This record gives sequence, structure tokens and C-alpha cells, in this order.
Amino acid sequence: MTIIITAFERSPDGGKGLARDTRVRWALEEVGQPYEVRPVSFAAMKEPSHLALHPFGQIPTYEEGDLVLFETGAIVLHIGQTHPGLLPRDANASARAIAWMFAAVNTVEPPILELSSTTLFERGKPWYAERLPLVKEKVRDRLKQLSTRLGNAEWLDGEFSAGDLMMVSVLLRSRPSGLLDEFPNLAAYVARGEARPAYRRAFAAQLAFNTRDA
Ligand code: GTB
Repeated sequence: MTIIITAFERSPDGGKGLARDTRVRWALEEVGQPYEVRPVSFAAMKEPSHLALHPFGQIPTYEEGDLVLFETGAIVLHIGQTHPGLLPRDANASARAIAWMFAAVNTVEPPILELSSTTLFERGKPWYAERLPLVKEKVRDRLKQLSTRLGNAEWLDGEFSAGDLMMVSVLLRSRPSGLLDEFPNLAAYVARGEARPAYRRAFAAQLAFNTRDA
């Protein structure tokens, strides 16, 4: 059955891989599943036909036969549960990998997103200079905790898993702020993720997609 995902018609990042379709492409590449991409414009995202797929009018979505999914965590979990390669066979190890997926989206991603939206939408506001260091500190706190847990390990819990895929994807969004590089073991962890052939293929695909001729 053909897998179809949606992505920005043109990502505002111009193909830097920061839009969330990249993590879904990466998961599909890790398990060797081909997929097609349906581009959606910002206007089309708010149209009833897209809202039927994604109630919040966002990308990415995932279609496979009768199944329609939104939320990258759920999509990557589904891919991991239906194909070998992203979740360990051992039940406890698999549960721990899923815990890391939730940690990525529920615990690490929120302060990183707050920093992105602060720099994007609050720059120039009277409170910006005072607020920015506070928002950065929240990111730093989380990265410090994660850095301590990761230590010298290659991945978060044994072999590479969907937990690492989600965590690396989330951490990538913190790199432009310079905060990731304050933690050399996390920066190296992200680089290991980016060096995976599946990530490289996913990155190249989204770059080609975002730089294609109109
Ligand atoms: N929790 C959802 C998930 O994980 O699937 C969040 C989905 C989401 O935020 N989608 C964004 C979206 O559709 C695109 S990825 N936004 C349009 C809207 O809400 O109207 C977020 C994103 C956008 C742009 C960049 N960038 O240009 O660097 C990076 C990330």
C-alpha cells in the first residue's frame, strides 16, 4: 500500500530539514519503506479537505490505505510498530524507547519551541531583552539533564531506536540558538544521527523537494 505524507509546499526554512516531515521521512528511510509526498500550501492546510486529515491544519500527515494519522510522535511510533528497525524486539527495551519518544516531544521539545517562537515573534518587543535569557535558561536546563543522562553513550538506551530519532530531530531545532554546542556530547549525538544513511536520504529528499522548480 502506498504511503503518502504531506509536507509544506515550500518549507519556510528553505530545506534545512527543520520542518517536521523530515522526521517522518527519516523513520520511513530507516525501515526501508518508500513513500510519496503531497505538498500543501499554508492556505490549503486550513481547507476542509486537509482538516479532515489533520484537525489542527498542520503538516505532516500520514496516509496508508484506510489509515490516516497526524502527530509525528504517533506516526513514527506506528512506523516502528509495523516495521522492524526502530523499536527493539525486547518488550521492556521497546517500552523504554517509546518513553524516550515521549520525552522528546513532551519534555525536551516545548522549551526549544518556546525559544524559537520567542526569537521569531517577540524580537523588538519591550520585554524581549529581559525575557530571552529566561527562555534560553529553560532550554539549557533540559539539555544539561539530557547531557548528563547520555554521558558517553552512543544512543539513549542501547541500540539506535525511534527514541533517538525523535530526540535528535527535536535537538536539531535547538542548534541555531548555539545552545546545543554548549553540550559537546549532545552535539556529537546529533551529528551521529545526521550521519546515518537513512537521515541523509531523508534530508536530501526534503531539500530536493523544497528547492524543486515551481
Ligand atoms: N505536534 C505536531 C507534530 O509533531 O506533528 C506539530 C506539527 C507542526 O507544528 N507542524 C508545523 C505546521 O504545520 C510544521 S513543522 N505549521 C503550520 C501551521 O501550524 O499553520 C514546524 C516548523 C515550521 C517551520 C520551520 N522552519 O521554517 O524552520 C520549522 C518547523
